[in-house]
Amino acid sequence: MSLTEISKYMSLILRHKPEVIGIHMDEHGWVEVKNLIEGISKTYPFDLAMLEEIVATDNKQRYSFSEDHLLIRANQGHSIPVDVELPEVTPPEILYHGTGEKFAASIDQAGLLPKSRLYVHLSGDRETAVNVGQRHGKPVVYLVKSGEMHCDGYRFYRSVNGVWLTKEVPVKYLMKQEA
Ligand code: HQG
Repeated sequence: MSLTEISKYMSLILRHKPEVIGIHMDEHGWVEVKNLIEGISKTYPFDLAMLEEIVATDNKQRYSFSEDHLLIRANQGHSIPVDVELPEVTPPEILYHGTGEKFAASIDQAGLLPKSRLYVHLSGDRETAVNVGQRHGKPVVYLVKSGEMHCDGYRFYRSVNGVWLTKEVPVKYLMKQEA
């Protein structure tokens, strides 16, 4: 059993469906470490050392412990309505969003929508956007005029792992590019 596989299961629990292991998540996305370990142990051999390793080595720093290490949560990516207390920040002039070519026609009509997640995910660099886009097939990259959006009153947040988040991006702030 690889840690990556367990990490994916953790992502499902901490971002989307805590109910699969029957645990309680508070309004800030925290669950008790003890309960998470017990719940995952029913499916995979799992202990605190493995959990610590997943959190420390995760390539996108997806998870955080509370200061006392009694609680854990996902840093971003939720579909359930939790408030992970992200600071509202001024974005750079331009941010990037990578997606699949198959979604481009719909995005050109409706703008970027959060779909199943709470926010649209944006990155500060183009390369990350290309990588995210490739998850959905042939990638397309949109430049987002985030500076202009911010001037117009749209709010931006940055998760602790550096992902930029906003509720939506209307068409007029988008510029499509070949990836
Ligand atoms: C698309 C990964 C049609 C949107 C990554 C995206 C990211 C539309 C897809 C994080 C649309 C949703 C999030 C519209 C948006 N019409 N399609 N109007 N508006 N879309 O997976 O941004 O590994 O929920 O372009 O690194 O791909 O999970 O979002 O293609 O940061 O930690 O709807 O997930 O991180 O797909 O990825 P997703 P995403 P993790």
